[in-house]
This record gives sequence, C-alpha cells and structure tokens, in this order.
Amino acid sequence: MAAVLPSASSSIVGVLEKELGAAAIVGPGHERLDDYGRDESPLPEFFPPECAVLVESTEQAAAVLRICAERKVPVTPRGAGSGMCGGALPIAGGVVLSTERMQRIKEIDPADLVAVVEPGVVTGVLQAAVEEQGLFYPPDPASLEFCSIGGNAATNAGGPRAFKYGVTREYVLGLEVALMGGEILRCGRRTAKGVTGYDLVAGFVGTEGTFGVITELVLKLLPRPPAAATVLGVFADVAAAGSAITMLLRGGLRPRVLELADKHSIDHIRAKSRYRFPENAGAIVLIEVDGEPESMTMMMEQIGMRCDELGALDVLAATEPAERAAVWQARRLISPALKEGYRIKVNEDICVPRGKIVEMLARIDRVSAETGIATAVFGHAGDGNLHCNFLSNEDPEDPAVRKKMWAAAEQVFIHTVALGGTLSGEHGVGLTKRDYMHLEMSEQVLEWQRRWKLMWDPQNLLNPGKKIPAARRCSE
Ligand code: 2HG
Ligand code: ZN
Repeated sequence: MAAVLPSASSSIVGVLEKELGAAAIVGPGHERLDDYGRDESPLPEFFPPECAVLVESTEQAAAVLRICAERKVPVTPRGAGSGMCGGALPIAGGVVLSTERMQRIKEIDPADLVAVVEPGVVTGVLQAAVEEQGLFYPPDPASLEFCSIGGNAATNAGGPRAFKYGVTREYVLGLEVALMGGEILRCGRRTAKGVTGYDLVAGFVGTEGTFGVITELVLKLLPRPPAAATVLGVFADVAAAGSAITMLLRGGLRPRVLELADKHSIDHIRAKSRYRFPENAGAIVLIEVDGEPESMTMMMEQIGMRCDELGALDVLAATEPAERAAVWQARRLISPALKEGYRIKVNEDICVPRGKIVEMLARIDRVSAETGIATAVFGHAGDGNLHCNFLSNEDPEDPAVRKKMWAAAEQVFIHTVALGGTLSGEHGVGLTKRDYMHLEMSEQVLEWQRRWKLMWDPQNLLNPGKKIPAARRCSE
C-alpha cells in the first residue's frame, strides 16, 4: 500500500475555510481541536489533526474529499468518536471530517418500514423517534446515548439485541456515500428484498471509513414489539453462567438478549448502579424476551425454570419499565465504569463459535492467571461475543506496562482463533487490532482486502493505516 505523503497540506486549512466558511472549521489554536485527536480506544497517544471540518451536507463532505484528494491530504472520517479501536484517530495527520452536525431524521415511513437519516443522528434518538410511531430499530450498541448511526454503519456495530435481531448491516438498505475525489455515490434500495447487481451497501458497511464517507442511510425498521421483560439468572461463577448459556442456546429458547457479566464487572458497578445486584452473584446471565404481552409471563417462567435446572442460585425478573431501565443502566455502565476505575483498560471483543463459549471463558481465566493481569469479562455471550477487559492501575505511559497488557490480549486472540473465533465481533479493527489480523487471516485474504481498499481510494488517503495491515516486506 502506498505510503501517505506528508504532502503539500500547509495551506489546507485556509483552502477548506474558503470553500466551507470559517464556521465549519475547527482549526489550529481552537480549544476543541484536541478532541478530534482522541476517541474511546485504550491508546495513550494523541493524534492531533491539522483541522477538523464539521460538514453539514453531502455536498460539503464531497468538497472536502475533492480538495484533500487534489492536495494529497489524508482525511479521517469521524462520527461521535465513541469507537474503541482507534478507527477515528487521524494517525496520518491531515483533516478530520466529522459528520456530527448532520443530524437530520429526514423520513420515518411506517408504510415502507424505513427511516432515511443523516449519519450524525444519535442512535438512541433515532430509536426513540421510531418507537413513538410504533416502530423499532433494533441495533443497540451500549453507547447508544451518544454514538451515531453513521459510525454504527461504518463499524457494523452490534449490541445486546443482535442476539435475536442481528447487527447494523442487516438494517442498512441503502447508502449515500461521498468518495475520495469528491464523487457522490447512491447505492442500495428501500425495498425489503433486492438482489440486483453486486451488494455495494454490504461492502461499505463495516469498512470503518476507509472506502468512503457515509452521508445518508436508508434503514430498515420493524414493528415495535408490544412487550418486553428481563430476567437475571444469578450463578455461582462465570463458568456456571457460561455453561448455562450454552445449554439455553441448545434448548431452543429464543430471547432477544442473552448476556453475561462476571463478578468483577458486577462488583465494579454496584456503587453506581440503580439496580441492586444480589450479594452472592458470582456471575449474571441477563436474558430479555419480547413479544405479545400475554406471552411474557409464560416465557419468563420457562426461562426461570431452565435457569433453576441449570444451577442458578437465584432468578430475578424485571417487568416494570423502571426496573428494566435500571437493569440496562447497570449493564451499560460496565464499560465506562471500568474505564473510570482503572488507568489502563485494554478491552477486546472477541467472538467464538457458540459451542466454544465455556472453553473460551476458561482460557481467558488461564491467561489472566498466567500474566497476573486482572480481567473483567462481560458482553454478548449468546453470540459468543465476549468483552475481555485487561485492567491495570500501572502507568499507562510506561512502554513495558503497555507491552505486557497487549501481550495478554494477544494470548487471548491466539486462543480465540484456535477455537475457530474472530478477533472482533463488534468494535472493529481500527488501529488497535490491525497488527494482529495475520493471526486470523492469510496473507492472501489480506492482500485481496488491500486491493479492494485501493479500488475506492487509489491514493490511500482515506483513513490510511486502519482496518488492514500494510503489506509485509519480503524480508519480514
Ligand atoms: C459493551 O457491550 C460495549 O458494553 C463496550 O461494547 C465493551 O468496554 C467494553 O469492553
Ligand atoms: Zn458490546
């Protein structure tokens, strides 16, 4: 892949300001510029861009990409900056193209069951808007109160409800994308089905802003499930909870959520959580069902009985909206609370085949014991998607400490791949997993991905250095 040139970018801020107006530019000396050099990834480094451009329309996004291509200036697209893998970090400098101001919900159509939105719409805001009309947008990343739909599509975000409803890709029917060079491409459809031509939409979703900048999305909606209820199975330890999940998966029950949280995760949020977890909880299995109101009690009873049979110490039901909201506040608190509580939080989102969940949990325990690094494990276990967090209060700036933390993560990656799993089930590759991809993918597969990237961005200027590793030199 071609190296990114430092380039003739010295005048880029002035050119962009002239084209888009000063109000669109966060330039040198601006108090907010540093914010665009960080995201939610566990990296101590800070990557300041030359400027950030806060576009308000597709045309403005295309103009930025035209100007930067002409001047060979790298561009890093950015949604809400909630990504956990460094995907939005401008590691090559240049320009950050932020879609945070593109927040219009253009259409919610109950007849077609679609919404047409700009990329900066906050996911939770869209969910509330469609729910008011009796509709449902299922993907629910834990950051839904501040992450945006464009970023969700760029990373193909998941969330707890992916267990029943699938991930973001399944809800993106059509896209408008601004390409490097300034071309605007509209692809996809607004129909429930469609197989005409190659599926460019599926190709763009999950590319982490390396192919183009999403400027509009046509999203599939569902009718809103009339009722939902939440059940917590309390187990003695994470191994017992993991086996219960495996057995629940085999049993044919189809809840919309099947999540796990280990003791460390639960204990860490007790003080801040509105929900009171039982003192004896060594691990929790969080199960949520949805459907007709009259079926709720029966489904909860079935789940409760199964959990009892599978060795639960206790089974707790949350049916009232306030109680369910408290459970979810607690669940969504795990990640930010761990981040606040530890100086280093290296969080992974590995995904293993469902039959290997118990074995993977045991291997994570082993890595923690061997390295002496504390872990907290939680997440979307029903999908085999485990958030394995390595935690430390040592100095995050100390290279030896960082090396140790990432070596532990690498061990987990190796075990994951050995069990037939993948390095990332939902957060993406960005920068943090890029150099581990060879553990999972052959050089041939990586090379086809590099070719694909260069087809959309021949100068390698759009989010360079992300998503796939550069080609290895012969001597390596
Ligand atoms: C979640 O499911 C997020 O809460 C964050 O994906 C996971 O911090 C993490 O490890
Ligand atoms: Zn998650």
